[in-house]
Amino acid sequence: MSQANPAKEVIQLDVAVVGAGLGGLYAIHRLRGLGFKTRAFEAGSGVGGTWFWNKYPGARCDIESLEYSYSFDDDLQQEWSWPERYSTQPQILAYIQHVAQRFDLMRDVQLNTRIAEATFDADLNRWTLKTSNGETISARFCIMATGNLSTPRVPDFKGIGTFEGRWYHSGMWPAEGVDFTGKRVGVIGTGSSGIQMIPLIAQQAKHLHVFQRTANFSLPAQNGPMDLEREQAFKANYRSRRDEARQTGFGVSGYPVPIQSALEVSDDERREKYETLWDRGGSIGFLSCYTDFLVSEEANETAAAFVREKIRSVVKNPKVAALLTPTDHPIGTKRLCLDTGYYETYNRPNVSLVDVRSAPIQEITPKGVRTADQEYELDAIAFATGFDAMTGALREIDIRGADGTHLADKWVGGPMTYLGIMVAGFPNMFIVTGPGSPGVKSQMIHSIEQHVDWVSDLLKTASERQIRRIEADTDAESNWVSHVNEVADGTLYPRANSWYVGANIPGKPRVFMPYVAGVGVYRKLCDEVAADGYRGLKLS
Ligand code: N01
Repeated sequence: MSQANPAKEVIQLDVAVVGAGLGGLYAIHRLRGLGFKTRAFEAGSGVGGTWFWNKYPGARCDIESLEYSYSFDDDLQQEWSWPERYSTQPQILAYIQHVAQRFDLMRDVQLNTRIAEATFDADLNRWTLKTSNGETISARFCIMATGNLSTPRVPDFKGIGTFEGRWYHSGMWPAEGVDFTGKRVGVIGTGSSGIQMIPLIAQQAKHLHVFQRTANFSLPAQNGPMDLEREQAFKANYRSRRDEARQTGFGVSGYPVPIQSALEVSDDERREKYETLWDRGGSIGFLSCYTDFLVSEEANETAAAFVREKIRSVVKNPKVAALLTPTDHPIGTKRLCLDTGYYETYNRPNVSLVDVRSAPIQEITPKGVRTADQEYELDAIAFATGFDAMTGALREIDIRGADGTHLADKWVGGPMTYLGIMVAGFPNMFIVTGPGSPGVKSQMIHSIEQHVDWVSDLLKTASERQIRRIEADTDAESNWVSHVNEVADGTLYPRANSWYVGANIPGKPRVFMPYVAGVGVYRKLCDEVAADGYRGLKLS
């Protein structure tokens, strides 16, 4: 492992990688293989990014592990065995640690090191990075593998400092875990994190109050131990499964791009399909079942109505069922959650649902949470209130481009990128799965590999051609931003108050950030850009 070097000697690198999650680790592997002197700087005390920090009860991936894993090494994917269909956080972290060891990545990872500043020197065409430990790094290229959901957000509730119990956030969960046995617990937030932790906390707590602002659609994961026959069949065709995934909408095999409208088929046929998908488990099946699922309100409503009916069939108290039933956004326009026993949890006598839409949280008091209606006495609060998504981690670093412009200032009206990878005015800096790319709307590891491969090829070309400066063209960037918006506007996505539009962060500009034309379309575009001499980039 690389050691911190507070001796004030400037660390000289070809490539500085910020973050040692799944993206940063793969970047080290690829770039080192091309002969670049590379080092990743990681704020955490271990590698893994999201899977290092999100240690809350029930944390688990919502994409099947046979898909949600690296594809770059066939021996790795053949030899690794996932114990369950959807892996838990500890299982995924163990896998990431294994990869780091197996490919000897740790010698180029510096842990416990947060990058505070990054400044481009236009004369030298190099980045100077400063760490919170007082070190200086000079690098030709800088890769931001900072993650999309890595800046946890606790709402600015009045009185939070007065709370006499303990509070936690899903994205900063104590490594040693939390024992809620016998405690009165409040969970605030019902996104993916809340929906995963609620059933488990309910099993421990004396009483659990769930504070819900927006009812969310959740589908059953239908998780279970790995089906060994399925695993074998998958591994026998791993390469073709990966190739297939690369052409789909979401980067997951087994779910081809749909060709039929939901409105073209009979009610019975559609219902049968939804039942099959419900029993099969997972969200990708629903998201890619019909061409117009995420485009036509009428088509979308057929699935929304189906899921609402399921919720009502599980939750015994009709008032609670009504509150849990989403009515204010089309299904799939907020991240479609996956759960194990979420709705059933509300049938437990020790669980209450508190509607903080009609009676908002006013403050945290020494004793608990006060809403507009009443005070709830609590021993512990778990915030599952999300992240400053997609732009938060980059805005936290003081990044200054070629003319001294701060990235945060450039992005004040929303993120601007070319392909979600580069930012005009910020030469030699690359973002892994940045805003304007399909990253968060895809199987993330697929998109991480695609971006790192694309950038690695570009840096190889640059080295061969003695190019010192790579920069996105301003027009190419603004055309890309318009295209990303145009594609999003042709869908139902912008209708929801989701983190995709920054709605969970008060004051954040409302811009739909991911590129949602689909993974296959985007890959083809990136390949064409490269084949066309990196159209849209200025290489000098
Ligand atoms: O965060 P979220 P998350 N008062 O932003 C509520 C990935 N992930 O951590 O909807 C009251 O989705 C907020 O309410 P509202 C995945 O991509 C993946 O759950 O804004 N409530 C919402 O209910 C996911 O989408 C996995 O009205 C407040 C919740 O907090 C992303 O991470 C697991 C509030 C935040 O939901 C983020 O998920 C976990 C307030 N002031 C996460 N402020 C898997 O792979 C916010 N809320 C399975």
